[in-house]
Amino acid sequence: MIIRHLDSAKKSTRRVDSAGWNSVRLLLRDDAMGFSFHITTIYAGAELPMHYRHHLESVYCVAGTGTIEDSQTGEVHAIEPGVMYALDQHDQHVLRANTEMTMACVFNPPLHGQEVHDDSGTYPPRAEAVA
Ligand code: 9YT
Repeated sequence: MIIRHLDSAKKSTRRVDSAGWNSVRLLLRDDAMGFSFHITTIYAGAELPMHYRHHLESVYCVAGTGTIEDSQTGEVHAIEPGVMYALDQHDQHVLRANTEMTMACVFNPPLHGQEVHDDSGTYPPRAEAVA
């Protein structure tokens, strides 16, 4: 069994900071769960174009409000506590935060630890296959 506290993880290398967000990666590839699990904070006013070509991600909004735009269709969905979105088609998207947002995120395959977005909003591929 693995037990971790967010407050301790925040003070460790599990916390990754990038432009407009930070993410505390509570579970990573080395934990051998088949996915990684993160608590991500998106800062108020952030506009994040993302495209996870090599990963599937699902995100649950715990706190705060914003929107997600499907870059292919232009469709915009409101994000608020209780809403989950899943990028099951490796969907290119833009996340916009009206207020600071707290998001619980799962990645398959799991992140290794220190990944941040490249210029196209993606994370690098790793050896594991997406099921
Ligand atoms: C919601 C979202 O995708 N934010 C970007 C950071 C990502 N969730 C991560 O690396 O934890």
